[in-house]
Parts: sequence; structure tokens; C-alpha cells
Amino acid sequence: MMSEPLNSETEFFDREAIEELQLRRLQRTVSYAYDRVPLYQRKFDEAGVRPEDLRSLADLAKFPFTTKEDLRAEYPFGMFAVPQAEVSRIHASSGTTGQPTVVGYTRNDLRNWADLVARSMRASGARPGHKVHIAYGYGLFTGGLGAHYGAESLGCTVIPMSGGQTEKQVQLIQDFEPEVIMCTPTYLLTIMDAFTQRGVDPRSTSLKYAICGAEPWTEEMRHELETGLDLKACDIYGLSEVMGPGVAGEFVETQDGSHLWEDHFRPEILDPFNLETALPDGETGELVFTTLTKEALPVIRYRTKDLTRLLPGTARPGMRRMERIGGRTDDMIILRGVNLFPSQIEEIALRIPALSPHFQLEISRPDRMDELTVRIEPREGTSSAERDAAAIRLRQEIKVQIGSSALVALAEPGSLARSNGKLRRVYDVRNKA
Ligand code: DLL
Repeated sequence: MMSEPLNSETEFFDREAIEELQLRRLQRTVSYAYDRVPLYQRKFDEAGVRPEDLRSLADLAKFPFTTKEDLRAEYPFGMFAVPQAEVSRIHASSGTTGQPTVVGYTRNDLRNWADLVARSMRASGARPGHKVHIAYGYGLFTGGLGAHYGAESLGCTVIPMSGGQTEKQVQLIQDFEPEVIMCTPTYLLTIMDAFTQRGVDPRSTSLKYAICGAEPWTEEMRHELETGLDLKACDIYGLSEVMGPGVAGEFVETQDGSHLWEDHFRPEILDPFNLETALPDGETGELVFTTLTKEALPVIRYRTKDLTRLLPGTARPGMRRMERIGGRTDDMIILRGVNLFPSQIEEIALRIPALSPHFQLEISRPDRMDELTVRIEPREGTSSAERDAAAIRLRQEIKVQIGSSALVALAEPGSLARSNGKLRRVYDVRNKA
């Protein structure tokens, strides 16, 4: 057996060495998956490919995709590649519809996961000895425990707060004085507002770094959080089916999008129209992953439904970066033929000074035509003239930048639902006459 390089070494590999490592790990993964998971055997056979056909990285394109529906169909443990007794932990992603998707980890998987979260956290500014306040939900969601073991592995002092109980979050941040907070960007907004409501200046806390992910967010939201809390906010990306948080992480020095940890995952970008062809770097499409080291749940060409593009690495030149995710194909609103993502509204609204980041999108069908209403809270302390002007400007900017007309309805400050984790932005009331 060839001895495996350590994660701390492969992080610094150059592109050539990474690709060489990827090919070796990919070859091992496809034959491992084929031998151990009936679904892969069936799919490969149907597609007429065999593990030996993978001779170069380009050959991966011959292999069939895996989807969330595949995982659902094999619920709960049908896709596990090891006997249940070798599975050390199980997580599940809630999913808004139907069955949850179940994922599993061996001891090695958990060690790699912790290493990659630690690597992501270090990139984003966390250091051994920092106190890390974790406000991602603990439990079946991968956010809480994923961040937890990563922070421990980095050598931090972990405060396992979990999500919710915002009053208590704010109290403990004041009392324990953590340097780092990990939570969704919209929940950080909730925490920020809770400080203000207590009469505490959110810029005065001990927090220096926020490591945010699990939902799309924009540069404008980063600016909102960084100025509001006086800290540096970086992105962390991941999904349960592939691992959890820590598939990619952003460097605080460059803040130029998350680096994909390509020593463990091989990314591809799929043409969003024909959903067949892989696109070259720099072009936007659906992100697809093949895991390179996972034991309990290897995934081959898993379709994430996340839209992004691949860019060359900067802080780690051997790894590629992904552009900030603008949205998921699932969240795309098609309004009278125009495609639109909630993050585009966030971007436009936050450039208008009198508007707050608190908004919801409602799609209705009052008269055989779909209609989008943006319900948004103006900022506290703005005059009614400023608010009205801001609403008109938002409507105009949406028309100009997205190319679609929307109604803008101002909501009372504090009236819209606040985030407790992943925030729901879109409310579709079309079928509820
Ligand atoms: O959300 C894992 C995670 C936890 C990532 C904590 C980061 C921090 P799932 O619940 O399976 O796993 O949801 C995965 O969330 O496919 C994306 O659509 C979205 N997502 C995750 N991170 C980001 C991000 C976790 N940084 C789904 N930016 C993914 C945009 C993200 N979207």
C-alpha cells in the first residue's frame, strides 16, 4: 500500500500534483463504489462504463451522474459502501419536500471532515486558542457538529451554542468573548440586531471573524455584516451529500470566493441547459462533485443544483476557487420568462441606503399573470419620504437590472420573519387562491 500524504501536505500541492492525486483517488473511488454499492454497479452497467475506463481525469465525463433522487430512492442506508457497524455517524438533510437524505461517515471520514473544516476555518482567520461560538444548528444538520469537530481539531475553545435562543446567544457572546462566530449569514444579522435591541453596540463585541455559509449571500450582505459588527466575514461552503461544511472555504486575506479542497473533491461544472456537457473553467453552470476519499458514502458526479463557476486558485494555487453561489436551480424564480434569484434582490436592495436586508419575496397569480412582490423593511430612523423614494428606486432598479417588473411593499421594521438558520426568502402563494 502506498502511504497516503497528510491533509496538511496536500493542501499545498501545486496544480500538477493535485491532478495527479485526483486521478489516483478517482480511480480508487470509482472501483470502490462499483464494487460496494449496487446502485453504482447498476448505473455504470447501464451506461456501459467500467471502473477501468477511467484512465484520465477527462474520462470522468463517461460516468453517470448521481442525484438527490438516487439517495432518496436508496433511503435510508442503501448507498452506504461499508457495513453499518463501520459507520461512526449519521446525518440527514431535512429537505423541504419528502424524505430526508441520509448520509454516513466512517471514522476516517470524520477525521478528514474535521481536518477540512479546520483548514477552512484557518483560511478564514481562526487560530488555535481562539474561542469559537458555534451557532449553526446541532443535530442531524451537518452545520453544528461539522463546525464543532473542525474547531476542536484546529485547537480552538469551542462554545457549542447551536442555533436559536438569540437572547442567550447575545448574552454568551458578551460574557465569553469569543473571537470567532460560525452561523448562517442571515442568522448573524439576527444576532447583530439583537445586540442593538439590548442597547449594545454590535461593533463593540469581541468578535473578529465570522465564518458564514449554508445559504447564498452576497458581497453587499458581507459589507452589511462586516461594518455592522466590525469583523471580517468569510464564506464556507458544503453540502451533506458530499460531506457537510468545509468542501470549500474562503481566505480572509483575499476574500475572493471559496477555494475548493480539490485533494478530496473533484468538481465539474455542468451546462445548465443540456445538463450533460461539462463546461470549461470560467463558465457558469451546475456544480457537480465526485468525492475522492469518502469511505461510507462515496458519491460519483453528484449534482448539487448549485450554480457557480470555477476560477483559478489564488491563496492556494493548486486548488480552484468557486464564485460565490448566486442561487440554486431550485430557488430560481421564473417570472414571465425572466430568471431571477433572491440573491439578486438582496444585492440591489442593500445598495439603497434606506432599505434593510430584511425582505421576502412573494409570488402570486392575481390575474392569470405571475406577480412578484418584494416585501422589505426600511431601516430604522428613516423618514417616510426616504422610505417611499427607496421603494420606487428598488422597483426601478429591479426593472433595469433584472428586466422584470415587481411590486415593492414596505413592511413595518421588525415585522418580517427573522432567521434562525437557513432563512426562507420565497413564498409562493400561486396555488392558494
Ligand atoms: O448547509 C452544509 C453547511 C453547513 C455549509 C454550514 C456551510 C456551513 P445542506 O443542509 O445539505 O448542507 O445544504 C447544502 O446549502 O447545496 C447550497 O445550496 C447551500 N449552501 C451551503 N453553503 C453555502 C454557501 C449545508 N457558502 C446546500 N453559499 C448547498 C451558498 C450554500 N449556498
